[in-house]
Amino acid sequence: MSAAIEASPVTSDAGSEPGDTVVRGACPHDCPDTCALLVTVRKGRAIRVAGHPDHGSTAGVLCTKVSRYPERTYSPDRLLTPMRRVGKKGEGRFEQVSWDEALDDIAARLKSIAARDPQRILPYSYAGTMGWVQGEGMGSRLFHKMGASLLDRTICSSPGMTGLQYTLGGSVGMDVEQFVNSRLILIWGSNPITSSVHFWAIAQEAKRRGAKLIAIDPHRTDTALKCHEHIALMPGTDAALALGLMHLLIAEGRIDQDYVARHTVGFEALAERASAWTPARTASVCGISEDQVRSLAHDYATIRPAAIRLNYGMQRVYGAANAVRAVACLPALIGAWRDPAGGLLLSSSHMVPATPARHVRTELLPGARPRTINMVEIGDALLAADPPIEAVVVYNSNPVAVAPESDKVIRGFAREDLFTVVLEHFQTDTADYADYLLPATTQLEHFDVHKAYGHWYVLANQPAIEPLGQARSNSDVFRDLARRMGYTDPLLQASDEAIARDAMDWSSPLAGPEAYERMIREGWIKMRHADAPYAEGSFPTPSGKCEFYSERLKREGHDPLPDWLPNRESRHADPALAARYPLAMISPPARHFLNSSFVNVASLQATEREQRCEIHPDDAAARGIADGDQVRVFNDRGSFLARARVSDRTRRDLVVAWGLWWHKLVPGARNVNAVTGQALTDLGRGPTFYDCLVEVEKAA
Ligand SMILES: Nc1nc2c(c(=O)[nH]1)N[C@H]1C(S)=C(S)[C@@H](COP(=O)(O)OP(=O)(O)OC[C@H]3O[C@@H](n4cnc5c(=O)[nH]c(N)nc54)[C@H](O)[C@@H]3O)O[C@H]1N2
Ligand SMILES: Nc1nc2c(c(=O)[nH]1)N[C@H]1C(S)=C(S)[C@@H](COP(=O)(O)OP(=O)(O)OC[C@H]3O[C@@H](n4cnc5c(=O)[nH]c(N)nc54)[C@H](O)[C@@H]3O)O[C@H]1N2
Ligand code: SF4
Ligand SMILES: [Mo]
Repeated sequence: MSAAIEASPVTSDAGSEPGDTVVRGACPHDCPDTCALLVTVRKGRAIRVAGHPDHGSTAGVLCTKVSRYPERTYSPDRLLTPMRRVGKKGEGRFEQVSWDEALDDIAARLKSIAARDPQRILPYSYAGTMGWVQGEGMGSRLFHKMGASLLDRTICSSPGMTGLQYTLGGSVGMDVEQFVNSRLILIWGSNPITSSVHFWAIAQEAKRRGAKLIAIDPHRTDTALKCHEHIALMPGTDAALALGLMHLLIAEGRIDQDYVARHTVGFEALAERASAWTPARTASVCGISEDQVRSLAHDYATIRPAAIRLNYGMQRVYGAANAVRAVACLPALIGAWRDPAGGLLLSSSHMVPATPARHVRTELLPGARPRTINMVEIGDALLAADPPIEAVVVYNSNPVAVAPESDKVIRGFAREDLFTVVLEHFQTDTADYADYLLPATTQLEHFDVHKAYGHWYVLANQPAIEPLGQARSNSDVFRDLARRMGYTDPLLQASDEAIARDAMDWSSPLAGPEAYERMIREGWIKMRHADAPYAEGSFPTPSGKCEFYSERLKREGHDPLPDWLPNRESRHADPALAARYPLAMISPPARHFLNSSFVNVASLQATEREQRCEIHPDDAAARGIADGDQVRVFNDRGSFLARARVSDRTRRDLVVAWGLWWHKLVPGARNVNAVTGQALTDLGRGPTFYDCLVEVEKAA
């Protein structure tokens, strides 16, 4: 924890009693909202976690999951001591060992592999916590120093980020708090009632003030139900819809000529590309009506300010980055960026002056750059990488449950010759395969600093309670491991505060004066961007303009214009496969889980009940499936069992199966990733979880 600066005291919180302390925190989870927390501590025990009432987007409210944080933290299943495997791989049988024994042995094993070929060591981590300190800070430094294989951390957002990068210049966009003044909000590839409740609260307020809300989503989600309109396109057809809208905007003279002339590149070429996308063709590819295309174009052209809340739902298919690029062209065409409440927001992570190379200290990397392993392809990598992966150190992630093509991932982790270390709160599916399982602290027990990807704040998290049992923070364990491996570089002993200070440019004018100190004292700071940052162009692209046409893409051998690329697994691209597996499956997040986190919290598990899949009544009838039947969802990669829900909220030819259960907690021991594949996206090397054809049958 930071020594010199102290968080200013919070005197009370609703529900606190005299003698309680209330501690400022930040939600660590992979969620755009990154809420400001107030943790009430009574006699050393956290009794309540609430949203900070004064924080702009949190506004005193938390989602159900994190409201249950004390239940998760004090769960009888928490890992509290280091453990060593005694059974076979995957059996999940362990004996207790001391930290000294565990870390000495891990250091010796890693050192001996590193002496032969450090690339045979692989760190595997993602966003269990998104903190600068407990996320990549010290872990990456240590693995860089070792010369371990680099991990391409692409499992979530990289295709969309890449699409934005080539179009707007980075993950930049509107201030989420401005959506309250939008008059038209397209909620595109997102179900915020599940995945971003604070944005939903803002959209609801906009609706009360008269805004029109339109959901663009293959599934009639809870969000879509509450919008004025819902466009249920087929998965992987968003670029077609965006091009169809451009076609009409251009044909009907709805373009903001002045904005386009001054702040964009390549309008003529884009117009040419869009000219092929007549309403008829658009409707046919998207599986919607021509009227829907026309009406959406009309609304987008005539209602101001018009804002698009894009999310990651559209970029888990082959044509992912192109789709995001196509949608990201729309606001510039109509000059929507002129208004603070107009434009687009996918991720705002580049609105913060982060300094990633300094944070993870790339200078520690050896002269010859180690190979890179894509985390999406961990199944193939564990089974077939050359040279083989001999050791994997997992933290902040549960790859056995979250990575695609589970059968391969499981076979990989089951290799008896693989040395596996897992830092965790719980004995997850991945933890079952560990040789050493190390107990990690939770957000209530350690210090951290967080930027967000859904708003413009940077927040501090103060530890509220002592670590439970023998739990230790990731940063602490990696510092210790560095010492035991004999590395003397001071960067590997940096304090938590030093890691956080390295993670961004705290002296940037965007952060304001005494930014770090203010953030610690007050709990958060907000980046000082103009209300409408792109009203006068100034995009962070090479040209400073919104790049419809990208010279960079052309130089790199790609299509310089956005296009619709059909799903690899679709009747367009692979009719033979579509004949055998006619149903497209998407596997979006469940409301009461966060990826595979919270799946073991009893109250949340009870709410989600069981692994479910939703199928259209016609598709169900054709297969003799009734509502409530246990069904098997399968393709050539594998299968899983789910409880069928027959409903026309799912469109024909589509199956929706919510993630992400732990394999070991469901009948058949396989979750949705049993059928998803390891193929990568057009750009950004991302996953194609929702580019997945399956068949469904009644389970025997
Ligand atoms: N409760 C909860 N919240 C979460 C998470 C969670 O697991 N649970 N996960 C967090 C994480 S890691 C992330 S990345 C974000 C994800 O945030 P979002 O990307 O907003 O995820 P969802 O809310 O599932 O919304 C995705 C929507 O996209 C739809 N969709 C699927 N395919 C397509 C398509 O091809 N086109 C279009 N237009 N729509 C499509 C799905 O039906 C779904 O409703 O949420 C975060 N928040
Ligand atoms: N089929 C399908 N698969 C998907 C998705 C999908 O939509 N469909 N979504 C994908 C997406 S968007 C994402 S982001 C990935 C998510 O994949 P992951 O980032 O692996 O997310 P989680 O499953 O939540 O696992 C995070 C783990 O980190 C642990 N953890 C949390 N905090 C700490 C800490 O401080 N220290 C340590 N050591 N551990 C900690 C938690 O206990 C948890 O087990 O899954 C992807 N997989
Ligand atoms: S998961 Fe999201 S909505 Fe829930 S508390 Fe964390 S940041 Fe807020
Ligand atoms: Mo994600």
